[in-house]
Amino acid sequence: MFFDDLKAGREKPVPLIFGTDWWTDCDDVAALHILLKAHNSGLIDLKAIGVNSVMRHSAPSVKAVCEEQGLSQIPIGLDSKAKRRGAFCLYQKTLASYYKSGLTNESCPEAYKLYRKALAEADDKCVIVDVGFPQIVAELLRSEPDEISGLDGLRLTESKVREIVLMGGRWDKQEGREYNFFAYKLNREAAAYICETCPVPLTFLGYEVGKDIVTGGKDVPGLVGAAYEAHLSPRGRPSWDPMTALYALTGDAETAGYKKVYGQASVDPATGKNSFVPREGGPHAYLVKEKEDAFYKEQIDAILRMTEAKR
Ligand SMILES: [Ca+2]
Repeated sequence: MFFDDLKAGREKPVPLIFGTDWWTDCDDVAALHILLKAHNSGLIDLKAIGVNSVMRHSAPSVKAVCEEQGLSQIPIGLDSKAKRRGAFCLYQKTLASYYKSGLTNESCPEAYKLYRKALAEADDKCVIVDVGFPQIVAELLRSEPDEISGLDGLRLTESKVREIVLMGGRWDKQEGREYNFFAYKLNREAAAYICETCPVPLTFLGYEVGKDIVTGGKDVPGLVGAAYEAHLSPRGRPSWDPMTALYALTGDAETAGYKKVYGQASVDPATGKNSFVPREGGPHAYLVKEKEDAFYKEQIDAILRMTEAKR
Protein backbone atom coordinates (compact mmCIF):
# COMPACT_ATOMS: atom_id res chain seq x y z
CA MET A 1 0.00 0.00 0.00
CA PHE A 2 1.27 3.45 -0.94
CA PHE A 3 1.31 5.05 2.52
CA ASP A 4 2.88 1.99 4.15
CA ASP A 5 5.79 2.14 1.70
CA LEU A 6 6.43 5.78 2.62
CA LYS A 7 6.05 5.09 6.34
CA ALA A 8 8.84 2.53 6.24
CA GLY A 9 11.45 5.30 6.29
CA ARG A 10 9.86 7.35 9.09
CA GLU A 11 10.16 6.98 12.85
CA LYS A 12 6.95 8.89 13.51
CA PRO A 13 4.31 10.91 11.69
CA VAL A 14 5.46 14.23 10.25
CA PRO A 15 3.37 17.12 11.60
CA LEU A 16 1.63 18.94 8.76
CA ILE A 17 -0.54 22.04 8.42
CA PHE A 18 -2.92 22.31 5.46
CA GLY A 19 -4.11 25.55 3.90
CA THR A 20 -6.79 25.63 1.23
CA ASP A 21 -8.87 28.20 -0.62
CA TRP A 22 -11.81 25.72 -0.56
CA TRP A 23 -13.19 28.03 -3.20
CA THR A 24 -14.97 27.32 -6.45
CA ASP A 25 -12.85 24.33 -7.54
CA CYS A 26 -13.33 20.95 -5.90
CA ASP A 27 -9.79 19.59 -6.20
CA ASP A 28 -9.15 20.99 -2.71
CA VAL A 29 -11.53 18.30 -1.43
CA ALA A 30 -9.38 15.59 -3.01
CA ALA A 31 -6.24 17.14 -1.49
CA LEU A 32 -7.75 17.22 1.99
CA HIS A 33 -9.04 13.68 1.65
CA ILE A 34 -5.55 12.44 0.71
CA LEU A 35 -4.05 14.16 3.75
CA LEU A 36 -6.72 12.72 6.04
CA LYS A 37 -6.01 9.24 4.72
CA ALA A 38 -2.29 9.82 5.25
CA HIS A 39 -3.01 10.95 8.82
CA ASN A 40 -5.03 7.84 9.54
CA SER A 41 -2.26 5.68 8.11
CA GLY A 42 0.22 7.22 10.59
CA LEU A 43 2.32 8.86 7.88
CA ILE A 44 1.56 12.45 8.87
CA ASP A 45 0.01 14.22 11.85
CA LEU A 46 -2.46 16.75 10.43
CA LYS A 47 -2.32 19.53 13.03
CA ALA A 48 -4.52 22.24 11.57
CA ILE A 49 -6.51 23.32 8.53
CA GLY A 50 -6.64 26.94 7.39
CA VAL A 51 -9.23 28.18 4.91
CA ASN A 52 -8.14 31.26 2.99
CA SER A 53 -11.35 31.98 1.07
CA VAL A 54 -14.38 32.06 3.29
CA MET A 55 -17.65 31.09 1.66
CA ARG A 56 -21.06 30.53 3.21
CA HIS A 57 -20.52 26.83 3.96
CA SER A 58 -16.73 26.77 4.38
CA ALA A 59 -16.29 25.47 7.92
CA PRO A 60 -19.07 22.86 8.01
CA SER A 61 -18.12 21.49 4.58
CA VAL A 62 -14.44 21.10 5.57
CA LYS A 63 -15.59 19.54 8.84
CA ALA A 64 -17.79 17.05 7.00
CA VAL A 65 -14.83 15.75 4.97
CA CYS A 66 -12.76 15.42 8.16
CA GLU A 67 -15.58 13.72 10.01
CA GLU A 68 -16.03 11.19 7.22
CA GLN A 69 -12.54 9.92 8.06
CA GLY A 70 -13.20 10.06 11.82
CA LEU A 71 -11.07 13.19 12.22
CA SER A 72 -13.51 15.91 13.27
CA GLN A 73 -11.11 16.96 16.05
CA ILE A 74 -8.65 18.54 13.64
CA PRO A 75 -8.99 22.29 14.22
CA ILE A 76 -10.13 24.56 11.39
CA GLY A 77 -9.16 28.22 11.15
CA LEU A 78 -10.43 30.86 8.75
CA ASP A 79 -8.85 33.97 7.29
CA SER A 80 -10.85 36.94 8.53
CA LYS A 81 -9.47 39.11 5.70
CA ALA A 82 -10.58 36.74 2.95
CA LYS A 83 -12.16 38.39 -0.07
CA ARG A 84 -15.73 37.86 -1.20
CA ARG A 85 -16.71 36.38 2.14
CA GLY A 86 -19.95 34.47 2.20
CA ALA A 87 -20.20 33.61 -1.50
CA PHE A 88 -22.18 30.49 -2.32
CA CYS A 89 -20.77 27.28 -3.76
CA LEU A 90 -22.92 24.24 -4.46
CA TYR A 91 -20.35 21.55 -3.72
CA GLN A 92 -19.75 23.10 -0.31
CA LYS A 93 -23.46 23.26 0.47
CA THR A 94 -23.70 19.60 -0.52
CA LEU A 95 -20.81 18.61 1.76
CA ALA A 96 -22.10 20.75 4.62
CA SER A 97 -25.41 18.90 4.50
CA TYR A 98 -23.54 15.83 5.77
CA TYR A 99 -22.33 17.63 8.89
CA LYS A 100 -25.02 18.28 11.46
CA SER A 101 -23.04 19.32 14.50
CA GLY A 102 -23.45 23.01 14.02
CA LEU A 103 -19.93 24.31 13.35
CA THR A 104 -20.14 27.80 11.89
CA ASN A 105 -17.60 30.01 10.18
CA GLU A 106 -17.96 32.46 13.04
CA SER A 107 -16.87 29.91 15.65
CA CYS A 108 -13.55 29.17 13.91
CA PRO A 109 -10.35 30.88 15.09
CA GLU A 110 -8.16 33.14 12.98
CA ALA A 111 -6.15 30.79 10.80
CA TYR A 112 -2.66 32.24 11.26
CA LYS A 113 -3.17 32.11 15.05
CA LEU A 114 -4.08 28.45 14.71
CA TYR A 115 -0.88 27.91 12.72
CA ARG A 116 1.15 29.70 15.42
CA LYS A 117 -0.40 27.46 18.08
CA ALA A 118 0.25 24.29 16.09
CA LEU A 119 3.86 25.28 15.49
CA ALA A 120 4.48 26.38 19.09
CA GLU A 121 3.16 23.05 20.38
CA ALA A 122 4.91 20.83 17.81
CA ASP A 123 7.77 18.66 19.03
CA ASP A 124 9.10 18.14 15.52
CA LYS A 125 9.48 20.40 12.52
CA CYS A 126 6.27 20.73 10.51
CA VAL A 127 5.46 20.89 6.84
CA ILE A 128 3.06 23.64 5.78
CA VAL A 129 1.26 22.95 2.52
CA ASP A 130 -1.17 25.43 1.00
CA VAL A 131 -3.22 24.75 -2.12
CA GLY A 132 -4.97 28.09 -2.21
CA PHE A 133 -4.28 31.76 -1.72
CA PRO A 134 -1.06 32.41 0.18
CA GLN A 135 -2.13 35.07 2.67
CA ILE A 136 -2.40 32.87 5.77
CA VAL A 137 1.22 31.82 5.32
CA ALA A 138 2.14 35.47 4.82
CA GLU A 139 0.26 36.44 7.97
CA LEU A 140 2.08 33.75 9.89
CA LEU A 141 5.43 35.11 8.68
CA ARG A 142 4.38 38.69 9.51
CA SER A 143 2.99 37.82 12.95
CA GLU A 144 4.28 39.39 16.14
CA PRO A 145 5.08 37.59 19.41
CA ASP A 146 1.88 36.95 21.33
CA GLU A 147 0.35 34.88 24.12
CA ILE A 148 0.94 31.73 22.03
CA SER A 149 4.68 32.18 21.48
CA GLY A 150 7.36 34.69 22.33
CA LEU A 151 8.77 34.24 18.84
CA ASP A 152 7.67 36.37 15.92
CA GLY A 153 6.41 34.60 12.82
CA LEU A 154 9.74 34.47 11.02
CA ARG A 155 11.57 33.00 14.03
CA LEU A 156 8.75 30.62 14.87
CA THR A 157 8.71 29.38 11.27
CA GLU A 158 12.48 29.10 11.18
CA SER A 159 12.53 26.97 14.32
CA LYS A 160 9.44 24.81 13.68
CA VAL A 161 8.93 24.43 9.91
CA ARG A 162 10.94 22.14 7.67
CA GLU A 163 9.36 23.18 4.36
CA ILE A 164 6.55 25.33 2.99
CA VAL A 165 4.88 23.93 -0.12
CA LEU A 166 2.61 26.17 -2.19
CA MET A 167 0.39 25.35 -5.12
CA GLY A 168 0.90 28.54 -7.03
CA GLY A 169 2.70 30.29 -9.83
CA ARG A 170 3.55 29.21 -13.32
CA TRP A 171 7.18 28.24 -13.64
CA ASP A 172 7.61 26.91 -17.17
CA LYS A 173 8.07 30.44 -18.46
CA GLN A 174 9.25 33.76 -17.08
CA GLU A 175 6.55 36.14 -15.92
CA GLY A 176 4.04 33.32 -15.64
CA ARG A 177 0.79 34.05 -13.90
CA GLU A 178 -1.42 31.73 -11.92
CA TYR A 179 -4.65 32.48 -10.08
CA ASN A 180 -3.55 31.75 -6.49
CA PHE A 181 -0.84 34.41 -6.79
CA PHE A 182 -2.75 37.08 -8.73
CA ALA A 183 -6.46 36.90 -7.95
CA TYR A 184 -6.56 39.73 -5.40
CA LYS A 185 -4.18 42.42 -4.17
CA LEU A 186 -4.04 40.58 -0.86
CA ASN A 187 -2.85 37.40 -2.59
CA ARG A 188 -0.32 39.16 -4.83
CA GLU A 189 1.24 40.98 -1.91
CA ALA A 190 1.25 37.81 0.19
CA ALA A 191 3.03 35.79 -2.49
CA ALA A 192 5.61 38.56 -2.98
CA TYR A 193 6.20 38.81 0.77
CA ILE A 194 6.64 35.05 1.19
CA CYS A 195 9.25 34.95 -1.59
CA GLU A 196 11.12 37.86 0.01
CA THR A 197 11.14 36.65 3.59
CA CYS A 198 10.49 32.92 3.93
CA PRO A 199 13.21 31.60 6.27
CA VAL A 200 12.77 27.92 5.35
CA PRO A 201 12.83 25.94 2.09
CA LEU A 202 9.93 27.02 -0.13
CA THR A 203 8.65 24.70 -2.87
CA PHE A 204 6.12 25.50 -5.59
CA LEU A 205 3.92 23.21 -7.64
CA GLY A 206 2.89 25.38 -10.55
CA TYR A 207 -0.04 25.57 -12.93
CA GLU A 208 1.85 23.68 -15.63
CA VAL A 209 2.35 20.60 -13.46
CA GLY A 210 -1.26 19.71 -12.71
CA LYS A 211 -3.27 21.08 -15.63
CA ASP A 212 -3.30 17.94 -17.82
CA ILE A 213 -3.71 15.32 -15.09
CA VAL A 214 -7.40 14.71 -14.49
CA THR A 215 -8.35 12.83 -11.33
CA GLY A 216 -11.35 12.36 -9.05
CA GLY A 217 -14.89 12.32 -10.34
CA LYS A 218 -18.33 11.34 -9.19
CA ASP A 219 -17.50 7.63 -8.97
CA VAL A 220 -15.08 8.25 -6.08
CA PRO A 221 -16.76 6.85 -2.96
CA GLY A 222 -17.99 9.11 -0.19
CA LEU A 223 -17.88 12.87 0.03
CA VAL A 224 -15.09 13.36 -2.52
CA GLY A 225 -17.34 11.88 -5.20
CA ALA A 226 -20.27 13.93 -3.89
CA ALA A 227 -18.18 17.09 -4.21
CA TYR A 228 -17.14 16.37 -7.80
CA GLU A 229 -20.70 15.51 -8.74
CA ALA A 230 -22.08 18.70 -7.19
CA HIS A 231 -19.31 20.65 -8.88
CA LEU A 232 -20.54 19.26 -12.22
CA SER A 233 -17.19 17.55 -12.77
CA PRO A 234 -18.33 13.93 -12.98
CA ARG A 235 -15.20 12.83 -14.84
CA GLY A 236 -12.75 14.69 -12.62
CA ARG A 237 -10.73 17.87 -12.55
CA PRO A 238 -7.09 18.86 -13.11
CA SER A 239 -4.95 17.77 -10.17
CA TRP A 240 -3.06 20.81 -8.90
CA ASP A 241 -4.17 20.41 -5.29
CA PRO A 242 -4.02 16.62 -4.80
CA MET A 243 -0.59 16.57 -6.50
CA THR A 244 0.65 19.28 -4.14
CA ALA A 245 -0.71 17.42 -1.11
CA LEU A 246 0.87 14.19 -2.28
CA TYR A 247 4.26 15.83 -2.79
CA ALA A 248 4.05 17.47 0.65
CA LEU A 249 3.21 14.27 2.52
CA THR A 250 5.86 12.33 0.59
CA GLY A 251 8.50 14.90 1.55
CA ASP A 252 10.97 13.76 -1.07
CA ALA A 253 10.89 15.04 -4.64
CA GLU A 254 12.43 11.98 -6.27
CA THR A 255 10.07 9.57 -4.52
CA ALA A 256 7.14 11.79 -5.45
CA GLY A 257 8.25 11.77 -9.11
CA TYR A 258 9.69 15.25 -9.47
CA LYS A 259 12.90 17.12 -10.11
CA LYS A 260 13.42 20.29 -8.09
CA VAL A 261 14.78 23.35 -9.86
CA TYR A 262 16.45 25.48 -7.19
CA GLY A 263 16.88 29.21 -7.24
CA GLN A 264 15.27 32.48 -6.19
CA ALA A 265 11.58 33.06 -6.86
CA SER A 266 9.83 36.40 -6.83
CA VAL A 267 6.28 37.59 -7.38
CA ASP A 268 5.41 41.09 -8.58
CA PRO A 269 2.99 42.47 -5.95
CA ALA A 270 1.34 44.68 -8.58
CA THR A 271 0.63 42.05 -11.23
CA GLY A 272 1.05 38.67 -9.51
CA LYS A 273 3.48 37.56 -12.22
CA ASN A 274 6.18 35.24 -10.96
CA SER A 275 9.84 35.07 -11.94
CA PHE A 276 12.63 32.67 -11.15
CA VAL A 277 16.41 32.89 -11.22
CA PRO A 278 17.84 29.35 -11.14
CA ARG A 279 20.72 28.90 -8.73
CA GLU A 280 22.16 25.71 -7.29
CA GLY A 281 21.48 25.67 -3.55
CA GLY A 282 18.91 28.49 -3.81
CA PRO A 283 16.24 28.82 -1.09
CA HIS A 284 13.28 28.15 -3.40
CA ALA A 285 12.41 25.37 -5.81
CA TYR A 286 9.72 24.57 -8.31
CA LEU A 287 8.72 21.04 -9.20
CA VAL A 288 9.14 19.51 -12.65
CA LYS A 289 7.50 16.19 -13.46
CA GLU A 290 9.94 13.35 -14.06
CA LYS A 291 7.32 10.70 -14.78
CA GLU A 292 4.55 10.19 -17.27
CA ASP A 293 1.26 11.81 -16.28
CA ALA A 294 -0.23 8.36 -15.67
CA PHE A 295 2.13 7.88 -12.69
CA TYR A 296 0.57 10.77 -10.74
CA LYS A 297 -2.97 10.07 -11.91
CA GLU A 298 -2.90 6.44 -10.86
CA GLN A 299 -1.53 7.27 -7.40
CA ILE A 300 -4.13 9.94 -6.74
CA ASP A 301 -7.07 7.97 -8.06
CA ALA A 302 -5.97 4.91 -6.07
CA ILE A 303 -5.76 6.88 -2.80
CA LEU A 304 -9.11 8.58 -3.42
CA ARG A 305 -10.70 5.17 -3.86
CA MET A 306 -9.01 3.57 -0.84
CA THR A 307 -11.85 4.51 1.44
CA GLU A 308 -15.17 2.75 1.66
CA ALA A 309 -18.24 4.79 0.93
CA LYS A 310 -19.88 6.16 4.04
CA ARG A 311 -22.58 8.18 2.34
CA1 LIG B 1 -7.22 25.19 -4.35
